[in-house]
This record gives sequence, structure tokens and C-alpha cells, in this order.
Amino acid sequence: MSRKFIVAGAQLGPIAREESRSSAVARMIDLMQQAKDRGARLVVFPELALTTFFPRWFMEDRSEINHWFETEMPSKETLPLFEAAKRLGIGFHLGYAELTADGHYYNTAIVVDPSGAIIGKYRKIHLPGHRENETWRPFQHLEKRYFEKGDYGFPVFDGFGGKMGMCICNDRRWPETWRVLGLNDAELVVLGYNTPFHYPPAPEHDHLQYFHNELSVQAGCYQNGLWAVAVAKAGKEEGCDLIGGSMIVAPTGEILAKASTVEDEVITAMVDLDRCGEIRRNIFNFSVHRQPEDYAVITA
Ligand code: CDT
Repeated sequence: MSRKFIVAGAQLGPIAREESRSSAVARMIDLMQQAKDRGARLVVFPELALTTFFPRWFMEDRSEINHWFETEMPSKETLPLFEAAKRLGIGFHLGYAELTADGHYYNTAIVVDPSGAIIGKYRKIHLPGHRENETWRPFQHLEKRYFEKGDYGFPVFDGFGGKMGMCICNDRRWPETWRVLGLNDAELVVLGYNTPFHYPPAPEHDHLQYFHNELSVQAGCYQNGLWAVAVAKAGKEEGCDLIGGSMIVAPTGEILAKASTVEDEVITAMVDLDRCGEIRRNIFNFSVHRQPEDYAVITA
């Protein structure tokens, strides 16, 4: 399979609390069609793409949150996405809330190949926010309350002619995410995010949200010689302003495509997985330097 192909990011505008999964799926199928029309082989959707970002609300009772979670993938409501992918011959990445048969709750993402088969799965490790309704501060972000820490590590798997990896939203801010993926030879990392403009614990950083998003993803790519497609759920969702800025980043750290709205929007770029070697062989010489055994000196 060719290692040079067009990849798409399908940014989603806000999803209202009352919006149905079927409506979100229909929007995604429309974006998938646009990605296909632009020649994409893979389209990346955001974190928790099937519903509104529900961890912004405190819900006392577990049973109140269950309806936000998927108990099967695909389900009756998400199957049309898999069928459209198969019909169009395009792969996709999807973030969703997962409730397992034995009662575990995860913030999950999958990669599906153009035949409709799930080829990769990841459960979010860096869960931001807090566990309880800390009403003493005007800040609601309850991922730690609603999700368990992912138990898959950062898997790297074969797909789209190369090695793929995933992370989710807050994971992208931390160097260990990218380093582990890079050391395991990931060449293309796909990720979704829901990032509010306003961060009450540090409002003085609100104007830096786009900058920190780009800084983190560009550094992760350059420092590890890999591609990334980072895709937002954006716009004013249930009164909360989410940043857009979905982007496709090369192993050089350059942004090759970037969303210009905070609505449903497709971005595309040509990805050449062989370009990871430009960085790995010639700049950092991955096979010689920066292997875990070299860190013994640093961490001693
Ligand atoms: N979804 C997610 O992880 N969002 C965080 C911001 C939350 S602030 C507690 C992010 O890192 O973008």
C-alpha cells in the first residue's frame, strides 16, 4: 500500500445536549463524503463525537450518565457511519464514551479501516478535571468522575500503509504521550479534542488556548518524527466556547492544513509516511540516540 495519501480532519461544530446520535452521525457522514470528494483515505473525527461534551455537567447518579455511553460499537445508531465508510472506501477515527459489558467507563477512540473493520482502539489516560462537584469554584470538568483511566497504554498498530497511534485531547499536552508513541514507531497519530477557551483555575491563560494546542502538537510531531491529525469539537456548545484550530502537522512540526471556522469543516493534506525518516534518521538518529537505555544517565 502506498505510504503517500490524503488524510482529512473533520472538525465538528457544537453538538447540543438534545441532539441525537443519529443527527451527529448524519453530520459526520456528510463530512466523510466531503473528505472522500477531496480524495482522502482516512478521516479523523473529534473526541466524544457522538454527543455533547457531557463531562461539563455534574450528575449525582451514575444511571443519569449511562445514556451518554456506547455499549456496543457499532450500534444501531453508529452503524450508518461504518456502512458509509465501506461504501466510500474510506477509513475513519472516532472518539466516543464507552461503557463495557462488565461496567467500566472509558473515554475511547477507534480507528476503522476502509473495509469497516476496527483496527485500533485506545482509552484516554490523562483525564483532566476533578471527581466531585466542587461548587466552591466555578469550574465544571468532570472527566475524572465519569471515566476510568485507560488501560491500553498507547498502542501502536498497523494501518494505512504504516504504523498508527492514538491519543485523546489532554494527552496531547504531555511529552510522554508522544515519546511513547514515537519510541514504538508510530508514524501517524490521530486525536480528537474538546478544549474550552475559558479555564477558570487559570483565566490568565485563556488567550493562549490556540497557542498551547499548536505548541503541543507541533512539538510532539517534530520531537518524535511523526505526523498528526488533531481534530476539534468547536464553537459555542451549551454556553461553553470550544476552540477550533483542527490541524494536520508534518514530522517537521509544520502545520500543513488548519481549520478556519469553529463549525463543521473538513481539512485535508497529503501525508507521506516516509517523511518520518527525515527526522528519525537525519536529525535525531533515533536508532542510535534517545533510546530508553540512554535515559539511565539522565534519570540516575
Ligand atoms: N477534553 C479535554 O481533555 N480537555 C482539556 C481541557 C480541559 S481543562 C480541565 C484539554 O486538555 O484540552
